[in-house]
Amino acid sequence: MNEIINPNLKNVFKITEEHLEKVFKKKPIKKILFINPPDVDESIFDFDVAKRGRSNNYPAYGIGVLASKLLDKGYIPKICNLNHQILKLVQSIKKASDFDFIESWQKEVDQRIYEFMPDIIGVTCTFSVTHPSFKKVCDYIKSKNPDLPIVVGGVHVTHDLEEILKSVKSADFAITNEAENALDQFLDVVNGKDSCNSLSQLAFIFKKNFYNINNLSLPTDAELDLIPLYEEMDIQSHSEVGTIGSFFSLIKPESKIATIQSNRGCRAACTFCNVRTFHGKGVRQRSVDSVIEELKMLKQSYGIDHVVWLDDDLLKNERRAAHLFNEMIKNNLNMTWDATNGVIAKSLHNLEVVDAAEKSGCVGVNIGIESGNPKILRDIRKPGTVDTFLKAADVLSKFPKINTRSLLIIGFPNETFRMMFDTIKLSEEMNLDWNNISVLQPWKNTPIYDQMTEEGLLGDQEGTLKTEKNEVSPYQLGIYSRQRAIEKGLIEQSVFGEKQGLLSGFLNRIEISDLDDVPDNKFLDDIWFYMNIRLNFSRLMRETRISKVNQQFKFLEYVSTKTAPDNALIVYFYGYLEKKLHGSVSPELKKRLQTILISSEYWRVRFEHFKLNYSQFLNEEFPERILTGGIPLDFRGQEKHLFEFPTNKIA
Ligand code: B12
Ligand code: SF4
Repeated sequence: MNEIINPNLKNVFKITEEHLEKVFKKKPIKKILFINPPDVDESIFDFDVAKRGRSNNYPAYGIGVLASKLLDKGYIPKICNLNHQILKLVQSIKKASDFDFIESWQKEVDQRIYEFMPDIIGVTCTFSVTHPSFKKVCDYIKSKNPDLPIVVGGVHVTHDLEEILKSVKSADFAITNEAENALDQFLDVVNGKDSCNSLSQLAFIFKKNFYNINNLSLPTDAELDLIPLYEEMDIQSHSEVGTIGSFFSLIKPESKIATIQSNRGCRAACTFCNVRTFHGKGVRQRSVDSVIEELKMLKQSYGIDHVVWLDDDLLKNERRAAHLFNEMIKNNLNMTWDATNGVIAKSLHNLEVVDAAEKSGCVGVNIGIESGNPKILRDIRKPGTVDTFLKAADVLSKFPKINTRSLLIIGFPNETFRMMFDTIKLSEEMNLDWNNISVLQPWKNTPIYDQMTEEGLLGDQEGTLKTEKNEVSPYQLGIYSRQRAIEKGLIEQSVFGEKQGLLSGFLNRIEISDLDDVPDNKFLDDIWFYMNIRLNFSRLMRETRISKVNQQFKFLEYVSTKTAPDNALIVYFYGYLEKKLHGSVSPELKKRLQTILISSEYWRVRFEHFKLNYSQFLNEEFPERILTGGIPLDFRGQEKHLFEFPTNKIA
């Protein structure tokens, strides 16, 4: 394959012209239909989760702004969000057996094309996990409409460009990165208003060769002052049929939720993250006035009560952030908001910013921490140190109305047990309200992916971690979580309960010398489980601040009904908080836990290991602390030596 990266080569433009002519046949473009495929395909889609309203349903913001830009330029854009349409449809259907996932989205596509008769289709793909669904949508459209040109774009497309164009043959062109300018230029060229040398960010396959005009034409600060084409987005009904953001349990259940973006890019360049490679260096900012105008529109025209920021670095410019939040207060928007995507800890040291955030309606922030080990933090180029994180936690502890959560990752290259214990230690010292722990997922076009490829740390299947037996672990699928997949026997990743299993011996068998070993990747899911129970559930037993107990209760209430009603740990601890706050555990919950434990060996093994007892639960008795191997899970503040060297003292 040739990769032509010099856009000044005459040859590329000649070939581009030839390909344009072949695809568009000189037909002018006026009407463009943007399509957002379902987040996942039929093999992963879970009807019951969708029915409970717990599938992610983010508005298609990226194609929303592209549509807005094209409307300004005189085109007629329309948006078809298949993920949203599927979730809406599920609400009107009683049971999974009455629902045909594939037929549903195909019908929607057919109808939209039939009614609108577009001149071109633009399909977006944000996540690599969406690839199979994205490919099916593109291929289906082409099979039914062979003469309809398809252009694709989005984060996933940008990061695996050549492979995607090779595998999704129905895509005629790809436009990479942020496409406000590049798509506009492309359509101008197709319509004969401009010549090929004005093109940027364009790739395609022609006669089996890959061509990539890869000069960037990213929108400037001023060009970001664009409000998505909301009238095409059915924005008011997204949160009625799905979930947006992580803090939904803390706002009124009937609240209407939307998303909004004020910045593009991030000051940092963490090695596992796609943001720097996608947005380029630094952060570009919309004007505060334009953001406020959008918020007012969301409130006044669509009744939105809560927004989730899409920014990767919301607080980059602290003065601007404080100004933005103060403007929200001044304009009396009466909205709440959260930063699900995570903010950079250092900016939380600024009391003025956090104070304005809380007063302007902030109910929750995630903080990107990833690790508590200084070497790992340096290796992954995280913008923060253990001290920065501790200070941020200290500031946030003065604002208890804000629910605070960390984002942690385990399984970095060469990360030892001891390094993971550093993460446990830091989290326990920070004492945030919850810790979202993930197993590392190496994404293409990130420095960590290249490093791990070089070091032979990846499995055979795309983007997976290698294990002793070369088994592979599939992508993490957000709400369709790994734990759930393991529990349901869909992936055999966990070794919990095996004789040599890690958790069954986590505290008893690991010698000090082992602490400097790098665990085999097959243990990561069990370490994840251990950390989750230790850092989140066990911690609930120490929480004494009533406002925080209330937040946790609402969170577990939501999770135990919507997200994971069949997760025994969540049901158990929801019962624990129910007893603590309301004096008793509801009979329905007791029944539910019993049913789960009878039917699931996965949960029985774990309950036994952590000495969580169903008969005691029935009698509404709870231990003071969770034990493992006879040792309290949490040594915080008392037995630091045990905490740091868990096995030394235990034999
Ligand atoms: C908000 C967000 C989410 C939301 C959902 C967003 C959604 N469904 O739209 C939530 C929180 C649910 C989420 C979840 C996940 N996310 Co996320 N998320 C983001 C985030 C922060 C912003 C995306 C966004 O809305 N941007 C704003 C709009 C304006 O930009 P845009 O959509 O990219 O659109 C522009 C261009 O892409 C292009 N474009 C877009 N569409 C099209 C179409 C055409 C035809 C053309 C020409 C151009 C074009 O033009 C647009 C305008 O400039 C990105 C980071 C980032 N900066 O991209 C990560 C990101 C996309 N997420 C990422 C990941 C890894 C995940 C998870 C897998 C995490 C996990 N372990 O669970 C899950 C997967 C969810 C799932 N499907 O199961 C990675 C993706 C890596 C990858 N290769 O897949 C990113 C890049 C972050 C990172 N750390 O690297 N995420
Ligand atoms: S701070 Fe967050 S968004 Fe920025 S590079 Fe690191 S992980 Fe990505």
